[in-house]
Amino acid sequence: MRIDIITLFPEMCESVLDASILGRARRGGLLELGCVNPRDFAKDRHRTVDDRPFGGGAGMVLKAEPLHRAIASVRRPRSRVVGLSPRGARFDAKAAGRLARQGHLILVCGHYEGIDERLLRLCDEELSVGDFILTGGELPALMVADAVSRLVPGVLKKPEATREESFADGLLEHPQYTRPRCWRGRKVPQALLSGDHERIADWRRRSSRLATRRRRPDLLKTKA
Ligand code: 4GS
Repeated sequence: MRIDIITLFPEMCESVLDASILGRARRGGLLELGCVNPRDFAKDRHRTVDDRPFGGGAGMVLKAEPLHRAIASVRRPRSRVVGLSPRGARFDAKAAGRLARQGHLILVCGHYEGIDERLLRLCDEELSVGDFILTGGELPALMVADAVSRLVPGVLKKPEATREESFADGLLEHPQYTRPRCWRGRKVPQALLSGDHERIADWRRRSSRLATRRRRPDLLKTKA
């Protein structure tokens, strides 16, 4: 799998892509992760990538042409181009699974006030990571790259983890404990110490359902 991030701040993305699990997968050749700076594709003397919005208003808008050229420089016949913006469909576990089946993702980051709408319309889809406004699309793109990468076979040392975690089955995850058995007077639930795999699995399923009902009842409602 290959993921290219179109960003005015490649150094911000590179540091994240080089660390921890993604860094290991990248160095091991399991994932190809790259950054492309649209500024390198601006043709004027000042390498302009943004301009004032038509109709007036605060802030600057990213111009379509440098972004388009940057995308074209890495685009392949089967690439999926994803724009990040608060107006997109909500990115969730299901979307991550769907994107993980693609061979090549191109993630387009906005910055400043936003991206020229004509460029966004050329994307295959537009995704949002939540109902809040960030200063740039880099953190959303990195969230997508991270959530998708860990679903790529071989990236996680223990792939079972992707099945048991929150949302894989539409429920929140059960609580986790590690040593010591008693910390500040608080004990680890007895079932987890029993060594009885049946009992442990049962405790986890029940905790998972209980936590979901209490914290995220919206996840239990069947969606249309
Ligand atoms: C998001 C978001 C976002 C919007 C980028 C204003 C800079 C900013 N992108 N999910 N311009 N939430 N983007 O806040 O994806």
